[in-house]
Amino acid sequence: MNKEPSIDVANTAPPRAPQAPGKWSRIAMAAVAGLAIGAFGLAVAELVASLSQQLRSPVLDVGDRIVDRVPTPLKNLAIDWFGTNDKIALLAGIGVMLAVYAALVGVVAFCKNKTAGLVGIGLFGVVGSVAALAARTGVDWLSPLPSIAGATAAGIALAVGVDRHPGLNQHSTSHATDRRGFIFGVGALAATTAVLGASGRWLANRFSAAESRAAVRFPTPARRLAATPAAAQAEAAAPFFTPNADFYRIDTALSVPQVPTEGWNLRIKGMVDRELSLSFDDILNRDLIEADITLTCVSNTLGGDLIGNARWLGIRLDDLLNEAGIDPVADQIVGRSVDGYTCGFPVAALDGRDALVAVGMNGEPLPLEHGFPARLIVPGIYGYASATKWLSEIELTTYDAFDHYWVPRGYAAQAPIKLQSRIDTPRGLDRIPPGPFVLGGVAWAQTIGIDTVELKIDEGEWQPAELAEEVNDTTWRQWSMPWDAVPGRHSISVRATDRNGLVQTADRVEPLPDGATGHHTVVVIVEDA
Ligand SMILES: Nc1nc2c(c(=O)[nH]1)N[C@H]1C(S)=C(S)[C@@H](COP(=O)(O)O)O[C@H]1N2
Ligand SMILES: [Mo]
Repeated sequence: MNKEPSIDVANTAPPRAPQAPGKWSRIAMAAVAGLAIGAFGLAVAELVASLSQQLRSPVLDVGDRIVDRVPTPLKNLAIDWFGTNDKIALLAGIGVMLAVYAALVGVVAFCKNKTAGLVGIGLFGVVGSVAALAARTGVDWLSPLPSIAGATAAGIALAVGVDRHPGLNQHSTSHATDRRGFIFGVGALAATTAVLGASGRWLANRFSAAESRAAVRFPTPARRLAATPAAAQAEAAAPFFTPNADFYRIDTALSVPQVPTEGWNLRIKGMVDRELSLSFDDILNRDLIEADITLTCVSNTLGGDLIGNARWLGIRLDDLLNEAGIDPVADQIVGRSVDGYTCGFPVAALDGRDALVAVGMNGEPLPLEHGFPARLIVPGIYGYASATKWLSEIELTTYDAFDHYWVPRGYAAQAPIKLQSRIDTPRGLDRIPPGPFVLGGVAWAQTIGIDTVELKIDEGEWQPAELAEEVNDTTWRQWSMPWDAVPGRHSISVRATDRNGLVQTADRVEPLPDGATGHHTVVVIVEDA
C-alpha cells in the first residue's frame, strides 16, 4: 500500500486558494481603479475638445464658471495668497477635487453598488455640460459634447471593470480577486489615457497663435520714440521698462485665448455713425505710434507688483473712433474680448492722451498672455476698466445701458488710477549692513505727473527724495535717496505729490471697489557693525 510521502508540516505551507484581499486593500484597489477611470474619462473629454476650437475642456469650463461666479472678496483672497499664480491654484484645486471624487466613485462602484457609481459619473457629465452651456461666448448645442463623451467613456470603463472584479464588492461571497488581472487592467487603462491625453495635446496645438505671432512684421511707426534717457532710471528702483517676461498678468482666462491674426478682425460698433471693421493688416497700415505707458491693476495692494511699464505700439483710439463718428450721447467705450470679457471707460478719457489699440509691447508683438493680436491701453485708467486683451470689439454705449465685467462684481464703473508710490529697495524685513545705503522706488500719477516724492524714516520729518528724469506723465517716475543706515529696526514710508498738488493720502483703503490708498511702509533691520 502506498502511503502518501510524509511531509514536513512545519516547513511547507498548506496549498492555498488565491488569497482574498482584506477590506482596506479592496477599498484601496477600488480607489485606484476610480482614479484611473476618472483620468481616462477626462482624457477622452480633452481629446474630443481638441477636435474643434469651438469646444472646450470640461475642466476649463467648470473653472471658468467658478472664476465668473466666485464672490469678489474670495477672489481678492486668492490673489492675495497666490498672486498671479491664482489660476494655477484654482486648477490644482479642481484637480484635487476631481481626484477625490473619482476615487470615491471607484470605491462606491467596486465595493458597494455599480449603479450608484455610474450615477456618480453621470453627475460629472451633467456638471461639465451645464458649465459648457453657461459659457460667456461660443455656446452651441455641441458645447456639452466633450463632457458627454468623457462621461460615457468613463461609464463604460467602470461597468467593464466592476464586472471583471466582483470580488472587490463588500457583499461578494468569495472576495477572491484576480490581482494580476486587476493590475493589468489599471495599467492598460492608464496607458490608453496617456496616449489619448498626448493626442489631445498634439491636436490642440494646431490652434496655437504662436506661429501667427512669430510671423508678424511691423512697419516703421509714424511716431517713434527716442531711446529712453538713462537718467529716467533711478538707482535701487525697478527697471524703468518692465521686461515682458516679468510683466504682471491678470485676467479671467484659465487658458490663454489663441487668436491668430488670420481671420481676426476688430469691429467698432454701437453708438457710432458708421460701423468699422479692421483686419490686423488694416491696423498695421494705419499710422502706428509708440507710447510709454505704465499699466496698473486695481487689485494692486500697497507696495505690490501688479504694475508694469512698457513701450507700447499701436494706433490712436481717438482717431479710430472719430472716423466711426461718436454719437454725442454715448459716454462709455466698451472693449470686448474674444473670450467675452469686457472693460468700460469714459468717452471723456479721449482727451488727447495716448489711448491705443496696441499691437506691440517693448519691441515685440503682444505676448499671447498680454492680449495678442490686439488690446486696449488707456493711460490713467486701471486695467480692469480699460485694458481689454484679445480685443474683438469696441462698442460705444452709455454707463446707464451697460455694466462692464467687474461692475456687477462690486468694482467701480469708473476707475481712474490713484496717486501711489512704492519702495523697491529695501524690501520689507531685509537685513542690511550699517552705513551708506540707497533707498529707491517708483511713484505714479498717470496723465497728471509726479511733482515730488518724500520719505519718512521712523518718527522723522518727511524729506524729499531725488527724482529721476521724467519721461512723460503716463509712466511711473523713479526716485532714490541716500541714507546713512544706523543699526536697529527702522520703518520707512513713502508718499508722492502729483502735478495738481494732491498729496498722497495716508488713509488706508483696500483695492475694492476702486483702488487702494495709503502709504507703502517697509521695516528694515540694520545690523550691528
Ligand atoms: N480679455 C481680458 N482682458 C483683460 C482682463 C481680463 O480678465 N480679460 N483683465 C484686465 C485687468 S484686471 C488688467 S489689470 C489688465 C492686465 O493686463 P496684463 O495682464 O497684460 O498685465 O488686463 C485687463 N484686460
Ligand atoms: Mo486688474
